[in-house]
Amino acid sequence: MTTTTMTRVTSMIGAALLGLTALQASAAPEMPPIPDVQGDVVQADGDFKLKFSIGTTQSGAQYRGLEYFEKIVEQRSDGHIQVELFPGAQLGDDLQAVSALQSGTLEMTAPSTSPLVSMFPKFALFDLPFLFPTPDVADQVLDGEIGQQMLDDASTNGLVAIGWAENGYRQLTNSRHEVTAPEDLEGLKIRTMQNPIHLDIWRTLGANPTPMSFAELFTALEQGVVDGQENPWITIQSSRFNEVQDYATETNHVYTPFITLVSERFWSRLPADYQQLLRDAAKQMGDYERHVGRSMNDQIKQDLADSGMQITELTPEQVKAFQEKVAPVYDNWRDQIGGELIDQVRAASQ
Ligand code: EAX
Repeated sequence: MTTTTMTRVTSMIGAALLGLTALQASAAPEMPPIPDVQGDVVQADGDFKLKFSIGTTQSGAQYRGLEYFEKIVEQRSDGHIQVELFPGAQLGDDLQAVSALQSGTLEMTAPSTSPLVSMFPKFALFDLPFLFPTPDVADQVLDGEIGQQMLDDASTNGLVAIGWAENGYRQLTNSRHEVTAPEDLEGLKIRTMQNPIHLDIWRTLGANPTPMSFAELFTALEQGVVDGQENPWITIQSSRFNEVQDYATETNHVYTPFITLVSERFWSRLPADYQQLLRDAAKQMGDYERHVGRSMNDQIKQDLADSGMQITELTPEQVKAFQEKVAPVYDNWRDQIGGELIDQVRAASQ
């Protein structure tokens, strides 16, 4: 080959590669880079292996947060703690993963709080509709006294709760028609998380809700067992729900945190300095993951629209119609959750 031909071939390959990169970028929005690890190496005795399982897929912000967690823990333990990541419910759905922590066959998981309300009734605070008006209020609650108290309360029954991250504000999708008002929900079969307040929300709004685990959801949507579901934009996209759902409405009806849990059996074997390292890493993971999810929402909506999904943004009046219709849910749950707790969140929102 002559030099000229070589150059031409190389530049053709270069162009092809560039084309490919552009394509990939439009299919999956770019995430903020994983930060450098801060802090010294922590000296402690022993070598440990830690399996960390989540329900969301490898292309979501949660997994990205886990990659940062892995990097912090491995670097700062100088390789004495090895972290292995399992996305996409490979080791079981959210509730199965929590049981595996309790029996000591899995070391870490980070589910949404909602499926855990039967174990930790106070988590129901996060299932109340339209309670957290902005991400800042959610941060204040999670990173303040209420959040700390909940982590302490959840550190029982074989679990140690070491931090918060977020799934985010939930949005409605369905395969039938555009939804702009509660009346549009009539007869729609909506999958909810395994949580009584979510069931109540969708019943009160006039839909036909069915609880099931997240791990079963894609297939249920694909086969038409349910018409719709609700999850944050990042989770809708990373789960490819747009492939089986043509309509999305930006309802922001519930804010869902992820709680970072460790198996107590594993925790009790760790030297105190490594326990602290895990707490620090969980905090840094949570902050970074929230940043990733929040920074991507606009881009994700655009990408979903480009992929053919109809994205409906509601006017303030339309949002109000949903809020008014769902208001009775507060009466049903206020006493069980604790009116004081609800009022504290409302006060933080002022
Ligand atoms: O933890 O079940 C759900 O819809 C949650 O958003 C999912 O489990 C992510």
